[in-house]
Amino acid sequence: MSETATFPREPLKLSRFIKKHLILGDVKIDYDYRDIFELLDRALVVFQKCPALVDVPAPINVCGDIHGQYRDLMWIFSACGMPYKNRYLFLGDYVDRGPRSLEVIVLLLSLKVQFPKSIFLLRGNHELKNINKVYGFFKELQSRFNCYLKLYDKFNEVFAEMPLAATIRGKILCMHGGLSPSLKKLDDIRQLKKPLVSVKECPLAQDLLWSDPQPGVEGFKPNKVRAVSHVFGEDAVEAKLKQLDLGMVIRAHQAVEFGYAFFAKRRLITVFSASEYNSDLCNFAAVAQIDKELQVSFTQFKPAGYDAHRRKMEKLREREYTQDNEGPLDLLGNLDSTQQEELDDSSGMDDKTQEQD
Ligand SMILES: [Mn+2]
Repeated sequence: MSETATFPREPLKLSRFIKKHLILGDVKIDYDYRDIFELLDRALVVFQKCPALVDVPAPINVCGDIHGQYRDLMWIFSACGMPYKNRYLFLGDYVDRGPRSLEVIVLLLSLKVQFPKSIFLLRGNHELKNINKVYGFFKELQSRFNCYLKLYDKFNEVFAEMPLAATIRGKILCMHGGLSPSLKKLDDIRQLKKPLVSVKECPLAQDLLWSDPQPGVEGFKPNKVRAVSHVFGEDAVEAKLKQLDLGMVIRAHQAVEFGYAFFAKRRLITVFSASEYNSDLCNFAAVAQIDKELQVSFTQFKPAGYDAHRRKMEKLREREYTQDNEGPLDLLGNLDSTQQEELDDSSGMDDKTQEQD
């Protein structure tokens, strides 16, 4: 706690502040609360000037959820290039769940203020006040500052001004959650009014932050898992891309085993950048790299314990399978209908290879 420091003090030197983060790496930083307030004031001004839909250039690195996993943010910069030399688009969910939401969001906002034309930050569903009150960020602020209530309000004031979607060179649409039946033209996003404190009254903004692709679904259906927004099928991706004259969608919001996953014949990509976020998957982190021709490649981070975890899970499943099939297994003959369903369920992006977030 440093609230007792005396006035006057030097204004925040952002370049030095950023350098300190990048040099120290994955460690907890002892912040002066006044530096954070000053940073938030400056970030607010930057985001107030951004429309709800931003157009970004290529090449660019696209990152999914970070969720307070500061070590993953540090890995991203060392693997994909330092943020003062390379362009980055982050798809939201900076805070909550992980141990260091504060370092993650402070560094990213500092980078946005210092390099507004090469660092782009979209809003995720955890940059909503009612969510980050409950899933970790509020508690982290409470444990680190006496003035946590004011800081929490100020952070959320900044979040309410963040853009909700981006187009890369007008061709690849990026957002945190996914598509929306309310999205008929890109101007629908551009015309969304900020600040947007809550998305309850705004179906398009709600879907951009919350929706999910789902195999087997036709069009858009209510999202029962999240009890908010929609799920959408491959046909919806095809139809929306055609309607909006776009080539591809990149979104985040779901932990996938290898850090990225394809949907709708590779017209939609999920990218997730918090490794080992889901303990059942021991998932990789990934970053999507878009080159100047808009070709996509991926850099992945494999958790150290992944192979051991995988073997353990295979053994567990084998035991479970044997227990469930005590009778002699008819290997030549045909799986009964339940077994067939189980096999069908395990293909593609299903519940076993992703975690709702
Ligand atoms: Mn999310």
